Amino acid sequence: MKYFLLSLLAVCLLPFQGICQTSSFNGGWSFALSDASGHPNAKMEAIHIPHTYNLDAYKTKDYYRGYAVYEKQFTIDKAEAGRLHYLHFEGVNSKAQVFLNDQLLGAHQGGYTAFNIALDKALKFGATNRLKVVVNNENKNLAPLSGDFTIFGGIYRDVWMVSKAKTHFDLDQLGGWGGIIRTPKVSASQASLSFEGKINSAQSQNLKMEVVLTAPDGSKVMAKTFKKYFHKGTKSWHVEMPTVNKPQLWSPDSPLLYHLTATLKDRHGRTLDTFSHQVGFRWFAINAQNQFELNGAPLKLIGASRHQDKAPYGIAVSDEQHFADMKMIKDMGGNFTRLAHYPQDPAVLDACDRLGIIVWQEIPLVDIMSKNEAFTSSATNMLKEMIEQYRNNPSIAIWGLMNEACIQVKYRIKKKEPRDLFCLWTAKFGKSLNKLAKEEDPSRLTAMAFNEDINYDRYGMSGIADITGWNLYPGWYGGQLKGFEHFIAEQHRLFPHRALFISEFGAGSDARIHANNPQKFDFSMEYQQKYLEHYLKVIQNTDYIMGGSVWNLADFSSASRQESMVHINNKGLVHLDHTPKDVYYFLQACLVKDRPIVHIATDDWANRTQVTEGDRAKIEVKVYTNQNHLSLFVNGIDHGERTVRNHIARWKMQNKSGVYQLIAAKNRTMDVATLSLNNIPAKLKKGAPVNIHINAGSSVIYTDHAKTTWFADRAYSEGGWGFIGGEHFKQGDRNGTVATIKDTDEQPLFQTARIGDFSYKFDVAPGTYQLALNFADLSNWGPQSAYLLNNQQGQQTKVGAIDVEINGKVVLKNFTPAQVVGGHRALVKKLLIQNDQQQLNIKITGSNGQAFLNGLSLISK
Ligand code: GCB
Ligand code: CA
Repeated sequence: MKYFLLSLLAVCLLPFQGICQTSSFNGGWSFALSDASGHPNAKMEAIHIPHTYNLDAYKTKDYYRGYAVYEKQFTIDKAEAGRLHYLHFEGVNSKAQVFLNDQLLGAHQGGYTAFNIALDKALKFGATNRLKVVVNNENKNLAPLSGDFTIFGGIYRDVWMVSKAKTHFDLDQLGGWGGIIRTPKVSASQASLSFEGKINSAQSQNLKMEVVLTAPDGSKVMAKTFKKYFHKGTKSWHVEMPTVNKPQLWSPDSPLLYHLTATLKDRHGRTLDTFSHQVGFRWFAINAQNQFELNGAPLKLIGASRHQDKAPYGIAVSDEQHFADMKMIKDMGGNFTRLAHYPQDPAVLDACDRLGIIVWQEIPLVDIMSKNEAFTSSATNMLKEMIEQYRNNPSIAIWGLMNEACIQVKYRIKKKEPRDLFCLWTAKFGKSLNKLAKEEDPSRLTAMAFNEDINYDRYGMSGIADITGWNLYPGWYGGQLKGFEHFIAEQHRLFPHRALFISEFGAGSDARIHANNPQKFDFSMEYQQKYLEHYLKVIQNTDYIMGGSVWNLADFSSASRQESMVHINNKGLVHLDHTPKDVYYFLQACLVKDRPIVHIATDDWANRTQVTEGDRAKIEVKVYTNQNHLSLFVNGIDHGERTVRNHIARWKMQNKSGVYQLIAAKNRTMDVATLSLNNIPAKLKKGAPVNIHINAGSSVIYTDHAKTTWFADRAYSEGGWGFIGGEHFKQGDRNGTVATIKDTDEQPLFQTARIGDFSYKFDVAPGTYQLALNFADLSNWGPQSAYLLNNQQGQQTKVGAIDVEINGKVVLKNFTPAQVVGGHRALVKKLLIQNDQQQLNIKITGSNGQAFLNGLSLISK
């Protein structure tokens, strides 16, 4: 095992005053999964922080939840003796115990806030120190107890070594840096400014504090020195700065930042410590119309929510990546982000300050609470830590307290009455958190977010915080798109004085899935567009809606999710690799005002292989734009000007196979795209080779990993091919299942099926063909499904048994996929067929229970 010493650190820790007191401590660590005492389970490996030990969450829902150990050796120069040393951990998920030279120095609970560990009790100077951090991500009695995201374990944010004089800005409490900047009264003409230093004085003495404010351009605005006699110990020193006249205000359009530096000096004027932070002068409130007002003017808050992970790194991402994500929200024209569901890296908040993004940041109270004392007290502490650590960031306007706090209750508490009691208790807990947030930081608004359930009104929860957030998904998980505006209108009618925020709205999409006729929950790129086009318009046009936050900026890791992309929530405006989906530009077209936006929305589906009636494909080209009119040129031919509605210009056309260059333009603003059409006429050419792949029971076109296109299920027509009879397998009003199908990477192929007694007919010439039948028994299909199978536990489950006839000849009898491979597992049955007729008729019937077929392909041999 090899340890490296951060040479930078050694340089920094030479005796100094005021310079380089804080340096990163990310290199030279080693790591292994461990037992509870931190004894490694395997050979330690060299790693660099940020680090997570849960990349398994991309592969299994049962990702590792447990202990791990991180170690690092370091030395500190003898000349450093006499100073104090701390480690500042920006975030360790979820629990940490820190040992130095085998002595436990401190512990922290909660994966999303920073903490400081004082080292000197065990620190050796001029000799090797052994640091050990034992981490655990099981979240016993620790928020979040549940939630639609992965609890990646590890030391996943920066670690800092801090060296301080014995008298310094306090680092011991709540993970902060010992300074609070307040701007309690700001107007266009004047701003008040105060600084509170929490000072740890090594002895009783006279101290000086010099506070300097610099303007956004770096020039000095004011400097003031304060003096005070301090008794030994920790105390706050609150100083008022002179009024700032005509402050340059901070806003999303103009995120101007001042800087405050407080320098602590001894009576001889020698520097002891400094504290420095950006300052934004702005004021905000909720006005009489329940709108958000910034600097005296209403401002609709629109943007995206953000999780902190990025594939394939989990949550071990760099500050640069954090910045890049926030920049994407900014470039989209967003003025808002909801940092859901937990406080994020300090680099995120710094980015929001610098870019001008108004922030709702929250503690990770998600899905369900616990009455357990350990849970409530750690959650309360998280709120205190969040406020202490981030209160100086001017971009933060809202502290979030809870998200969908009763959504899991019905699964965990079966009887209705105790359920009600539990939620009433949750409301009480929410009230106490709201009160605490107001006491700690009266300058911010508070918010809670709820799923679509009016019981929150009944429990008195939806009225606790300043802002009532609704996470609304009508038209996705269920219901219709217009259910959205109906729900929120009803809330406004019932509670006309509430500030209503659409804290989530979104739909999943998968780059492999496309639809000409997009349907709710089909995971097509096109349905997500339809959904967001609908929601955003309502949010923008409804005055009483304070704002909205798309769920989510990016596709994110949620190990337990089973949908088209297993372990991934794909509601992102950008893909897993954070490249934009077309719909990102819809948001941009709606939100950007200061520059022209034109985006031809064909990137997501630039290569289209699809079945066409004649030899032409019916195409609708959508262009997202903030212009009123646009023209489209296809291979240089003018297709006319269109009036833009809801930031969309549309052209309908019918095109032959080929590659087309599209140009959408208004004056000099234009976008260029390439669209390639590969039309497959529905009528088969007699004698031509056949190569048809059908996604049975599905309305979408799916491109698999081999780049083969599977067509949507279609009814047979003369001279062509398709199904006769049967129906789509449905769960509730959704097509297919979301359950994971094992033994395949092609979930969308196997998650849908045609069921009943049906056939597929192909009007093909005599010859040799390979027919492949895709099966996955999706569930118990109801009482008719009669085939009984003993599973491993000896219980009997019902599965479908199928007869297959080709041109009247039985080829499979009593074929029972679940008996061969098990339920919810993929099975591909290939048959070589000698066809002597002018057609192939594949008849599928249930020999025992209901027949099903998840997909089929027919290829000439
Ligand atoms: C919600 C949750 C969020 C989920 C989201 C979804 O309401 O607050 O954590 O990820 O729905 O995608 O279902
Ligand atoms: Ca960081």
